[in-house]
Amino acid sequence: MTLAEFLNQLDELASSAQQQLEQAADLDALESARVEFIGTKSGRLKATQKLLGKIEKTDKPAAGKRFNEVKTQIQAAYEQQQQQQMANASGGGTGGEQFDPTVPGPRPRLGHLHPITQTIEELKDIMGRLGFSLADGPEIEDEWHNFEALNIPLSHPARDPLDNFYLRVGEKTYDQALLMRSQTSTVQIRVMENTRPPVRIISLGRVYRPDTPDATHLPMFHQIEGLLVDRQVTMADLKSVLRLFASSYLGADVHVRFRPSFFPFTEPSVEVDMRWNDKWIEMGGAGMVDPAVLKAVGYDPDEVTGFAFGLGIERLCARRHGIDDIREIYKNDVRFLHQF
Ligand code: FA5
Repeated sequence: MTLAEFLNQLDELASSAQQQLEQAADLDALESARVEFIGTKSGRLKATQKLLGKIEKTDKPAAGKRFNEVKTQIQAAYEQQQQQQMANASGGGTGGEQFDPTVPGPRPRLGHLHPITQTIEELKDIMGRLGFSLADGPEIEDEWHNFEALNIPLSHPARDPLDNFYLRVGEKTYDQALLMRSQTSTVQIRVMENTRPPVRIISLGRVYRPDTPDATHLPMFHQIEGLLVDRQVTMADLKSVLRLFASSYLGADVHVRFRPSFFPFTEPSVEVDMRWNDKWIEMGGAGMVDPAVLKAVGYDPDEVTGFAFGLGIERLCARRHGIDDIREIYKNDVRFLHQF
């Protein structure tokens, strides 16, 4: 083999090695190229090295020198490619992209409070301005607070198991049956048992009834309860507080109507309606606290009188926001919830 032929072959080897190493798309392709060109057993560089033996003795130094140059060049090209591929594989992104910490990230979408929570906050605010402070009571109640102390005797239909969620509480026996409270009026009793008059409180929370869901009923809903007990409290006070409350929450154009009604724990009692879209909707019940209730908690009905009211929060919220069906409030459809 002549020197010129040998050098030609080396040049060709150098350029095709360079090309294949550069085009290797990933570490696997690069490894194949390495084995093909610089593999110690059957690599093409090794095969070319064997041809050195066929070169004239006088040409050997020149051939050997060029061979070493090509070998170093291919080795360097391989190492450079290898470093680049490793950097890409370890999270540098594709195509040698660099991570840029200054690029703004995706903006998290801000949530907001559920419409009922918003309503509760606003109602607390309005009643707070009228001087009512907050009171609380448990959602699991005993019969004394849910019925007995509210002048609802054992024979009363309101205690029917079909109208309440009574609880079976394991093996343990209790003096009284327990149930999910069916009204927030239970809190009136709890507050009066522990406070001397005057009393001026509101309580907002969940109540439970086995009602069939429809546009104005749910088996779990919220009520706002109000109670004011002091000397010489009259029905006129009750009506003005409720009118003020309604116009503060629903606007000056709201119409409020009081219809004679009956509740065992108030006397006289009224049903409170508010008008919406030329339609009257029942918002709650109210009345003057029955003297029997005042007595049950140790107050003297000759000394103090009081009024109480209990309104449905879902219905208030629906009236305020033009919601036709209160079941929408709990469907958790974000397209609906987004509007509030
Ligand atoms: C009561 O619950 C009485 N405790 C109210 C009261 C308090 C009277 C203090 C006197 C003194 P009533 O059962 O009518 O009353 O319920 C009051 C309001 O709760 C209703 O007018 C309505 O707005 C709401 N409500 C009742 N049942 C449901 C239900 N299933 N789903 C949604 N809201 C309801």
